[in-house]
Amino acid sequence: MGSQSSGARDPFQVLEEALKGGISHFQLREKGVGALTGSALLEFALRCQQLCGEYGVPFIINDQVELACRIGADGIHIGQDDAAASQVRQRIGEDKILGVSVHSVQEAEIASKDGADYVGMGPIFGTMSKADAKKPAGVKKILAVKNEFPELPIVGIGGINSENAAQVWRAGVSGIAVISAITKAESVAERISALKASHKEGGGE
Ligand code: TZP
Ligand code: MG
Repeated sequence: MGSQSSGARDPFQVLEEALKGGISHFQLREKGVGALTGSALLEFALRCQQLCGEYGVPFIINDQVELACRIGADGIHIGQDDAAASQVRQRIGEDKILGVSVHSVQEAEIASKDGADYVGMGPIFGTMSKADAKKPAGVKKILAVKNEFPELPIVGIGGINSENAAQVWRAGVSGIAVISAITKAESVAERISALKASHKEGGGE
């Protein structure tokens, strides 16, 4: 999520509820209308990082490699329009998490060779959270990438909620990434429990 993802609700409160609820990773994704920049973004990022640290949850930054390096984030997530994954891997070193958004077997192969720890794939379902989102692709491409690179962790994203998450798990993902399912939940804790329950429903442990 970013500073705008939770609407009228305080983003730090939503983040803390999510951390308490048991999210495994947090990604700061600051984009779109009203996105913070400069020192305001730095301050926002530092507070998110501090909160994640208190709960021992890895703090990942979307796109902004320099910011991630400056504040010592645990990882960075880049898309196909950002710097090449190989360059980013070189810049951040081996110890940081590198995630890359991919939309095909070929992009997944390149990301993996370039040193990605995981690939993000989506949007699986329709989403209101990404202005330039591609057409929803379902889980077909995830199945193809999983088949080709069984060891490469895939994180599914885009319109995932507690009702449809099981089918994403069934496609073989290692994780699911959500924005609105959590930021717009009446009870963040209950929503996270439901999302976690979907893992079992989808055949997980
Ligand atoms: N990439 C593909 S869909 C998406 C991103 C960042 C947004 C996901 O948000 P939501 O609210 O979980 O659909
Ligand atoms: Mg990007």
